[in-house]
Amino acid sequence: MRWILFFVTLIGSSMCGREKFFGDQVFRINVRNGDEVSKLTQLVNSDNFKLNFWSSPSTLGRPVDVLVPSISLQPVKSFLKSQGLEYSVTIDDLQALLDNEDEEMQYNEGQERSNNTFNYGAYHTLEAIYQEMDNIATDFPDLASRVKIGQSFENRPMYVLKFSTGGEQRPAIWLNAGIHSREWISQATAIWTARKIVSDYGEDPAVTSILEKVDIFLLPVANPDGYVYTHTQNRLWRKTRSLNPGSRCVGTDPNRNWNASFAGEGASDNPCSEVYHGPHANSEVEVKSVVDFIQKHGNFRCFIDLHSYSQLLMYPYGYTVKKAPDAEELDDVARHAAAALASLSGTKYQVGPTCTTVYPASGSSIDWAYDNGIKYAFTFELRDTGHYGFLLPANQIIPTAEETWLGLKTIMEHVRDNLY
Ligand code: BHK
Ligand code: ZN
Repeated sequence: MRWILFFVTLIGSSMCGREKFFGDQVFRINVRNGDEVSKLTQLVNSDNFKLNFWSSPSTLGRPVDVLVPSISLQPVKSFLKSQGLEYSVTIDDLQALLDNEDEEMQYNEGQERSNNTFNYGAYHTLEAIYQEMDNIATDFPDLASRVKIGQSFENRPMYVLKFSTGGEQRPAIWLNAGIHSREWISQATAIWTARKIVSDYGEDPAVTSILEKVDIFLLPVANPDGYVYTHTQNRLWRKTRSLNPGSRCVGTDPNRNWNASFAGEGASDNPCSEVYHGPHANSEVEVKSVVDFIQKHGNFRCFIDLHSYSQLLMYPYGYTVKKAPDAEELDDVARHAAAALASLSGTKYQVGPTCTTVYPASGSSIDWAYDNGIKYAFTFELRDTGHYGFLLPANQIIPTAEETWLGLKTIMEHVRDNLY
């Protein structure tokens, strides 16, 4: 059976192949000072090596992970040596990880088809996630409903699950996931969380009491076109799939496209950049759909964005080093959430404002939320710290989702008790 699957996979992928990464590696480069940041920025901006940066260089001392194509291995090593930059190899066979992930997914799809289940410990296609959202709404009609909030650039529907126990419009929490398509643990954690909410309502007093006071809106796939693209064309795609007139490069970074110091520091005006901010704020229909929904609703108090990886829990601002007026309260809530998260199996999260924890970044979702009156604005960077990076094995989905849930619940309880 496994062998048949293997050959089907081979034939399938040779017909309409996803991009291959044979011999490619991921390097972790240490950054100790501003001088080393400038040297690395040279690398980011040089087209010759065809590098794909998994994080941006910054002076905060965080190492930078970069995907190095096999043909560039020697030249990049020489460059790093000549510049005195220290590095190590974190992933020495990227394609092996991709093959393994793909094989597991296909095997699981067969299993799910034959016993008509949804395995929360596996990665899924957009179609499967949307189907499971529909199943949850059908199974719990008094608690959950699937709402279409718009369509993506390529005309895919954007669905949220609304969890509500009351008729009148209550204060609400927005849970956002998958804005960066390659961060698969984010979408997987989100759909697990949806099932957790309906399972625990009426069982876990925390969930029950949260839902007596607030509604929860969960968007598991905020960038559906990108997500499909990571399944069919390139597993490491981050941006949207909108076309950029006058450029061969596709896509905008949907976490630089919000109307919060738009086009400021930590975003690029180059459509080929991974942090391209787009032609104007809300140019991405996926971002605009969320903004319109939240503004029309008018009563959101909390916005949480799930990303990966790095194990961080951050709050505004990303666009300035200035302290947010509520920084102390947000820091306190985040610390409690990180402690709750760690209590399950010891996973350590670093807590702080985006700008001084990772790097300056303008136009982000949580800065927009915060500047528009949604005080409890947080970003989780889920597992891991770089061993697998975006290619977190599926056997870590449930452990990640379970610990993250404790963090999310801590924040949601605080929102419940502080309805300003
Ligand atoms: C988080 C919140 C606000 C602004 C930036 C970030 C860091 C995030 C990003 O947008 O660059 C890092 C990332 O995608 C990896 O998940
Ligand atoms: Zn991200």
